[in-house]
Amino acid sequence: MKIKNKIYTKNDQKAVELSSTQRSILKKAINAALEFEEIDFPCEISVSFVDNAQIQKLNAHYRQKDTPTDVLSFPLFEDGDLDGELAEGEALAIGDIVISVEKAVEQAAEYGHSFERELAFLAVHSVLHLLGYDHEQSVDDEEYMKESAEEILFNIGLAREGYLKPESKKVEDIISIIPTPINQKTAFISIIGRPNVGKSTLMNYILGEKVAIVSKKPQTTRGQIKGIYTKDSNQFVFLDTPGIHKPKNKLGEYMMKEANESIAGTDAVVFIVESNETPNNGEVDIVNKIKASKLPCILVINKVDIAKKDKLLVTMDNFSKLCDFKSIIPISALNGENVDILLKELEQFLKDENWFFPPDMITDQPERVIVAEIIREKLLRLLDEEIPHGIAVVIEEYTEKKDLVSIRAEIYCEKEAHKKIIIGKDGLALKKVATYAREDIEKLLGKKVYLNLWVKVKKNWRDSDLNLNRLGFKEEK
Ligand SMILES: Nc1nc2c(ncn2[C@@H]2O[C@H](COP(=O)(O)OP(=O)(O)OP(=O)(O)O)[C@@H](O)[C@H]2O)c(=O)[nH]1
Ligand SMILES: [Mg+2]
Repeated sequence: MKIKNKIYTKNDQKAVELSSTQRSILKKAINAALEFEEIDFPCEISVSFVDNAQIQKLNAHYRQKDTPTDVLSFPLFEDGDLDGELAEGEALAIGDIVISVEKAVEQAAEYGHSFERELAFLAVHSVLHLLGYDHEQSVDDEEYMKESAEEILFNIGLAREGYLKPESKKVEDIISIIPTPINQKTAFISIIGRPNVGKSTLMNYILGEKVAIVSKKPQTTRGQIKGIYTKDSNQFVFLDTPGIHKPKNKLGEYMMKEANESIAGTDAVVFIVESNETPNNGEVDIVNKIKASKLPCILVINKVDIAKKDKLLVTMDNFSKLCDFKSIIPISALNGENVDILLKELEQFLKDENWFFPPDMITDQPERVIVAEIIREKLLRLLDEEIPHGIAVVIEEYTEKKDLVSIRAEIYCEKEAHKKIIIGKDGLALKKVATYAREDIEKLLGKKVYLNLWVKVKKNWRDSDLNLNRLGFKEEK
């Protein structure tokens, strides 16, 4: 039977924000150390997180050393002679641990390993102290503590080489766990361009996750989607926007409002075009908007994987005459060519400002919105030209159980004839949409999904304010 230790954590510092995952890794390390030492009764340990100044004071007081140390252990038993009568369900308090999180960040950087490995190492090291080992008193103990710590960390998937053992790759372990650095920098970047140039593809590539749906059909993206990319001390907040076009209905007007508003309030613009040689009217309009905003702009020429080189050069030349772009970068959002160069260029727009989002967050979109979008993506991909623009997907029911999410979505279209096509002969077309959508949704949620799709007709919903509102195209307050 597994022994249930009681581990209490207390945060007394503000230098570094600790996530719940980091705390749970620390607990896992403590449990693993006790198990490694074959302690066969429940133990109670309290852990306090402090900063360098606090640990320096403690160090001066208890050890007469006036320096900030990484960790201090306060054993309750001498030489690890753990003793005490335990009643059923009780745990034996074996001591307290104090960790300077600030120091842990510094040491992780110094040793070139992850912060959570450092945190786990300090926890293991101090548990061994509580159990009576002392590296300052004996060389044997020093050797033993070093080797045991390495083995214990390996057992919980935090070995020095490689990040996780495959068998311990649980979701909670693999989310990116970065300590919040002290000098945070932030930039808001809007991605704009005509429909279908690859704005969403670029944002997804940077994030390494699909947060915005992509299709061959123009006007795929309908509202602003934030994609958050955090690396080291930098956080970029990208705003993917609907492709700029002349609106033909109220939905189109809403989309253009979303696109135009995204420019305001950002620090820089990434303007995406394809290599068409001469800028068309739509693109000239966009350039004028950018100029009016007075924001710095990088011109990105996308889809170089399928562009002819001479065409590319002429396009660069023609566009550079329109506006004083900060730089012009040919890329392929599909295969990632030159995206690293673009990211490097964007660093010039970072400001010394605290992050707006936690480092492991990649989009502001709620899960159920992404789910609705995935369904719409499958419809866009599987249907003929005419119907997709008149489609909206609304999640009517979303019930989460332990291993299963049950979802009922309604698909709105504008004509009875469209409804027939969406459902298909014997319901086959809709079944296909449901199958493909379910696969993606299961990947996203990491759970089994029960997906139930219904098709309804709402005539001209794209031109009705009321319907637009009901279908989720609301103005943000
Ligand atoms: N060959 C190639 N295709 C690309 C590239 N980037 C995007 N595409 C394709 O272009 C199409 C449109 O991509 P999206 O990312 O949906 O374009 P968008 O600009 O977001 O479009 P809207 O949301 O409609 O404004 C898709 O079929 C993509 O696969 C690229 O670098 N190379
Ligand atoms: Mg898009």
